[in-house]
Amino acid sequence: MKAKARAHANIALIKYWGKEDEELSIPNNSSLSLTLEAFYTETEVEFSELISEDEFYLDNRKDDITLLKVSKFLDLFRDRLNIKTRAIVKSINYVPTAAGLASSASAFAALAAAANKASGLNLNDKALSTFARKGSGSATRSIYGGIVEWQKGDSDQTSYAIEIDDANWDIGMVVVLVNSNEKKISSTKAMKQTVLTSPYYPSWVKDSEKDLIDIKAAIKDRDIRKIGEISERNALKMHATMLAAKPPIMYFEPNSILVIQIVQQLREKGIAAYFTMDAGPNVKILCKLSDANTIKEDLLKSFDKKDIIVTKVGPKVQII
Ligand code: 2P0
Repeated sequence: MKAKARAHANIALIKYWGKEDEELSIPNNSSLSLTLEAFYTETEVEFSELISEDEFYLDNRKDDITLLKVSKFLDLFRDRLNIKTRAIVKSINYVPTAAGLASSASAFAALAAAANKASGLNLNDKALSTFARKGSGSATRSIYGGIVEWQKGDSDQTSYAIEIDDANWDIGMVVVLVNSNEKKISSTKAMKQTVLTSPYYPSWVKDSEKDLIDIKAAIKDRDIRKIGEISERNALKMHATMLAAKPPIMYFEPNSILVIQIVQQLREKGIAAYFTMDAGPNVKILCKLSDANTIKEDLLKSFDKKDIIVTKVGPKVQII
């Protein structure tokens, strides 16, 4: 009744932005991501007849606020097995201190895998990815390593992720930590606001489906420039829809723009470097892994060493 799992964070190259079904976390568009080796969560779940309430510890501290979400998530397993057993959940986030990248993706993927094993439900990866989805949308993709596609589907069972490439070639990311403060507005809320008020939202959905087709062709060819161009523009389109929401949502900070300018200069020098940004000011640079240290050297002129993290592609969720 006890198991521990490790799941890695992922960064979307084609973004998920907006839900078609809030309750089931079914998105309006399919998305595609790279699983990262450097950032992960380890979570242990122990079901026990000896306790009457769930308990949750994050980074060795009791966390009664997050507990509510964790309990609701464990109910998915309890309901399926028709049991009432409570659990002790201990989770450690392996992200650089105050990285501002503490990811619900790796968190819910690790929780899903540990609960799956500990409860004895033993779902396969595809079903596990539908469970993770109900914790947090992006967690759907963190069940797998390499390059992962979350196929939007149109029901609980058909909205899941699959690995489309093991990415065991020259590809990686440089993550630049611009600001480690709490998000100004959560992605869940920001998505809703965008869907409801942005006049550009329908174009976002339409365009991202086309971007997905194009990037999959570029991935087949291992064409890093094409992959980068498509993903960079897809991120900008997502942020453009947010900027047009009412009230507007803006995650850019001055140093985010500075990283973007450095990336553009690197490209002028012939290096294949492309930026992407999510619901926060940190910037992730897609590149050849073999170019990552050159890119880091350049960033060191403007940023602190501890704020620049080079990472290769990460593996699928594992029981440890
Ligand atoms: C993504 N993001 O594809 C997009 C791009 C942020 C920007 O998924 O509401 O924490 O729990 O489903 O997954 C972050 O949102 O949101 C996210 P919920 P989630 O990675």
